[in-house]
Amino acid sequence: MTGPEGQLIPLNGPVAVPPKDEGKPGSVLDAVEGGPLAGAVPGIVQGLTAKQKKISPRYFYDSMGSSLFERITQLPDYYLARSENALVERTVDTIVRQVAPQEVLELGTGSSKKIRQILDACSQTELPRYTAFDIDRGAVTTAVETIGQAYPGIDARGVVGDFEKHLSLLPQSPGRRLVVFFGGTIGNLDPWPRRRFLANVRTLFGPRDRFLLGVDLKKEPHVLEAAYNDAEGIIAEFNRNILKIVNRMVDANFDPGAFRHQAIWNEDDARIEMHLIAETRQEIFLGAGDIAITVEPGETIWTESLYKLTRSGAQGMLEEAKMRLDAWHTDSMFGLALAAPDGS
Ligand code: AVJ
Repeated sequence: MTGPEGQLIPLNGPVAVPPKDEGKPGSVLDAVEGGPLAGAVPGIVQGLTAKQKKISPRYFYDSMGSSLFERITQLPDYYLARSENALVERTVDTIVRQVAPQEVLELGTGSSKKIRQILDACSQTELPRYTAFDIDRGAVTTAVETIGQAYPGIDARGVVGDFEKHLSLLPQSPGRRLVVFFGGTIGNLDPWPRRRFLANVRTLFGPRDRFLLGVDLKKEPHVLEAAYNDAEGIIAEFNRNILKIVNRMVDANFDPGAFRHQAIWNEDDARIEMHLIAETRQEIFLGAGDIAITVEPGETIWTESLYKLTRSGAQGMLEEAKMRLDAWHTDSMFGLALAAPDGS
C-alpha cells in the first residue's frame, strides 16, 4: 500500500516497537515501525463501506493538505489561528516563568510561530529541548529543521506518530515538560477518543509538568459556519484533497471534482460537521480492499467533526483525565488552558 505521499507502507498493522534509541538532537524517529499509517487500509475501507461513509481527518495532511491548511489559517473568517497566536503572545512570559520547561513537546506540528513565541520567552542560555510529534513525517522534519536553524545549538528532535495511539512510545523527557496541543485540534476528537487521548497525555506528566491546550469555543453558528465555508473555496479544496490521498492510500478511483464541500453546525452535538456531497452516482473500486462501493447522488462522505467547547466543558474533560485547570486565557472566541496533573 502506498502512503499519502506515495511512500510504501506495510499492509499488515504496525508492530508497536518503541524506537530503538531515544533519539538525539536533529533526529526524527518513527514511533512505530513502518510509520503511523501502517495498517491504515482496513480503517479506511471500513469507513467507506459504513452506512454513513466516513474518512478520518487524520488523513488530510499530505504536503498539499498541509500547505492548504496554512492558507486556511490566513482566511479572514478563520479566526482560530489569529486568536490563539494573540493569546499565546499575551500569556507566554507568565507560562514560561511558571513552568520553566526543560522540554517543549508539541503534539501536532505546524504552529512554529507559537513554538517560537515560547522559545523566545525562555532564557536563551538554557533553551529547552524541542520535540515535534506529528503524523506527517514531512511536517516533523520541517519543524525540527526550522527550529534548529532559528535557535542554533538547541536540542530539536522529532517523532513521527499518531497522537491518538503512540504517546506512550515517546522518549523520556530530560526534565520539566511543557506539552503543547495547539490549533483547537482537540476539537477533532469525538468524546470517547478525546477521553482516551487526554488520559494518555496525563501519563506523560510528572508533578512539575504542564499541558498548554488550545480550545475553540462554542459561538454563534453563523460565525462558525463562515469559518469553514470560505468564499475562495480553499477549505473546499482542502476537503476534496482527502480523496486524492485516499486514492493513493487504498488504490481507489474517487473523482474529487464530483464532490462538493459542506460544513454545517450541529447544535445537538455542538460540532461543525464537514462532508463531501456526491454530485453524481459513482462506482468506486477500493483496490487495496478488493471491494467496490457505490456513492449515490446527494450521499455524503463525513470527513471531519469539529467540536466547539466551553470553559466548563474544557475544565470537565481535563478533570476527568486527572488534570487541574490552572489558568484559562480567552478572547471569547478561543481559549488557552494551562493544566497541571492533579495532586501536583
Ligand atoms: C487543524 C483541526 C485545528 O479545527 O479548524 C480547518 C482543521 N478543518 N478547516 C480546525 C480544519 C477545516 C482545523 N484543525
